[in-house]
Amino acid sequence: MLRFGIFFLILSVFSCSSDDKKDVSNNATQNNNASNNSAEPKCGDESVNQENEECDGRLNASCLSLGFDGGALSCTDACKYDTSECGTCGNGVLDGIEECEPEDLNGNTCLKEGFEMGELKCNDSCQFDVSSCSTCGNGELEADEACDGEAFGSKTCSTELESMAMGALSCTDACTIETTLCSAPFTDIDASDTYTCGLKSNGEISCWGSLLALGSDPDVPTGSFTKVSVGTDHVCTIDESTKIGCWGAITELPSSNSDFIDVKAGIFHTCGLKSDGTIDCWGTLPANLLETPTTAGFKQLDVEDNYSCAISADDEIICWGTDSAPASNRLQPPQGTFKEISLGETHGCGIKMDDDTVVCWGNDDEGKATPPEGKTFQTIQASNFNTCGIDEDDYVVCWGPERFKDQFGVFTKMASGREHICAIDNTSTTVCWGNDETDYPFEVPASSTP
Ligand SMILES: [Ca+2]
Ligand SMILES: [Ca+2]
Ligand SMILES: [Ca+2]
Repeated sequence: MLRFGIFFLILSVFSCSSDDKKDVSNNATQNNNASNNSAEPKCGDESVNQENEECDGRLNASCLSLGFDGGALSCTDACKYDTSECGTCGNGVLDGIEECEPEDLNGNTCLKEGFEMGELKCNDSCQFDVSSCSTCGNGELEADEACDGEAFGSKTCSTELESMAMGALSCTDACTIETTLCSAPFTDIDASDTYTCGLKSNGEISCWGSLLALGSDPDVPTGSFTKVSVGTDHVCTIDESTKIGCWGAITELPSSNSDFIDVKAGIFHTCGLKSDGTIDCWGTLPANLLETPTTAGFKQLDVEDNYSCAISADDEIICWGTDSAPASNRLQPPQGTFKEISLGETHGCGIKMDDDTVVCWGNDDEGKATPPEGKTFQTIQASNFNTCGIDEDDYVVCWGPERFKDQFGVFTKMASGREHICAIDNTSTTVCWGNDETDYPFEVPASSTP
């Protein structure tokens, strides 16, 4: 009975206590509501609700509306506008969030901005302009740098040296460009047994292959030239003053060395064509073999081992010198009119004036004097064992031994050596190819081979 009474008492106390708390809680809520409804406007209540408040939670203005020309307006804890980050660029005062004024870099330099050189500037928004700052050597093309490491922008040999130039630009430690590894393209080439020489668009001459025939350490002449002709063991040029120069085994020059427009180097002799159409030959051949036709008006000329042929004023082929041994009848060209001739060791070929087909004469070993039927040619090159030409489709076509009979395209100039052919394609790239069994190196400087 007593135990039950105690339980009841506790239950009563608990029940009474719970009701009291609930009342207190209700009273507090009512008090709060009364307080909110009656609260005075104040700074910080997120509402611009006092006369002395310019802002509170929201801004009713901007830097611009307050007379500045930029920057970020904010509100102070006292509900006043904070214009410390508003500024006017160009007023000569570093205000707002300006890094600089046009006349005031605030003591900053490219160096302080982390670059090595250049001139720090201030832009129209009064922020630093580092576009004229640079660091040479960081591999990035900046400011006035012409290059930096491998970065050349859009510059290439052909933009820096001349159109169609080959090779690669190099960049100095001072971020300036060097074109020493660039190479002007070849505009003409001529080939001999073991080597080839090319005339570049800038007038320079370059020779490649085995130059031993020209001496142990041949001096390729420097200067500016208009023609180059490669003989068996000597090379001749015409310079800009129309004079002929030769180096290698035969260095003799014509007695009257001027007015030359073409030169052809053979084995033991050389002939030059003058602007008046006369021909002069010289060399180590007996005098009677060097005697040239005395008429003028010759249009084109070629020479080979102990004989020469030319196209006369009336477009006929005239040959002089000696026949080969055994005889090949190389001194008996076909009748008719021709626009171009080329001589090999024992045969010659010409492009006919009227239809651009090719006619050959002399020794026809392995068909080297039997051109493909019906084909027309722009230019031809007769060599020791074969003849090649550039056909009407700009392809190099060869006839003679099977090993030369591939077609290669598309080319504008070509030269045929004893066992190799070099040609200039329509991108001014010079390529060479040849008989794999020879060990003549045919690599062309600053170019590729097929
Ligand atoms: Ca307020
Ligand atoms: Ca300012
Ligand atoms: Ca740089």
